[in-house]
Amino acid sequence: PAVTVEPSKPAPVVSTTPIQPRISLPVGKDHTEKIKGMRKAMVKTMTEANNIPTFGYDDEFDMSALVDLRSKVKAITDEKGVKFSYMPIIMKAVSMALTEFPMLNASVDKTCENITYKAVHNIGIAMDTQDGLIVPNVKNVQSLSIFELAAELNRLQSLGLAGKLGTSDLSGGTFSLSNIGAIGGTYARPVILPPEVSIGALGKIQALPRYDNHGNVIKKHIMCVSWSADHRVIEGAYMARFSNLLKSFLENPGLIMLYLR
Ligand code: CAO
Repeated sequence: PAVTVEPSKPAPVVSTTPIQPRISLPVGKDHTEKIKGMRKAMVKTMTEANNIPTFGYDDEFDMSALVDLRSKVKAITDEKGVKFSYMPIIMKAVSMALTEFPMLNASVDKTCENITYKAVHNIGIAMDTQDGLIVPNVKNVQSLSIFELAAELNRLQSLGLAGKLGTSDLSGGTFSLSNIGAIGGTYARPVILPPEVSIGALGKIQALPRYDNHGNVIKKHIMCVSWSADHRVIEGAYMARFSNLLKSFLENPGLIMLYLR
């Protein structure tokens, strides 16, 4: 794999302080300023994305087994200095599902005449930073362990918060995820990052009442997931089947173990 992670080396501690835009406005007076830097890049990408005929597909995933699993391994990863959120497990499961649904890990050219199925899974993670939205990607997710993914995500998050992400971390993404649930909310409408063809948004994991197989109401940890895909090349049914496979991995983490290479 292109990414090498040293598990025994503690990753830098990541601040979880909420990020607010750094603007101080004059009181009682309008203020106009140039849109520049990362926000200027966002203007270009998002305007381009708006020309793509996009469909949305949403579902809710029962994350109860994963909440339990994470609470069991977190002490081990904490000891190794790696902050372990749900993202590394979700990324690995997404990569395993992408292997079965390669059309979602693809790019199209500007005129949408050619589609390229990507050989690697470079999963972009939308990050909320002082400078605006940035989407660094973890390279070769298909060949990294879940622990290596956690360490790599810590590295990207630290660099992102410090405004120090380089071009190599920010380019070459093949599929994207936006964990808006780290801030709050349920469903979202994520916008595709061209030339990619699909993106997923993850809502906040919430403890909610749901029925079990015997009709009893029990407490479950529910995460709403919202997908957007380029409808010129992806059919809704294809996205729904991908989402179902991912759901089965996340709801039954034992399956991840079974199919992990
Ligand atoms: N539901 C419930 N809890 C969540 C969660 C979710 N969806 N996502 C994260 N958490 C929890 C984590 O498990 C962690 O809990 P502990 O403190 O108990 O360990 C805590 O919230 C902080 O997590 P984090 O945000 O530091 O780490 P992460 O790997 O889950 O997410 C990142 C990293 C970069 C995706 C996230 O910090 C972020 O910036 N999200 C915003 C993305 C965004 O702005 N999207 C919109 C793009 S379109 O404008």
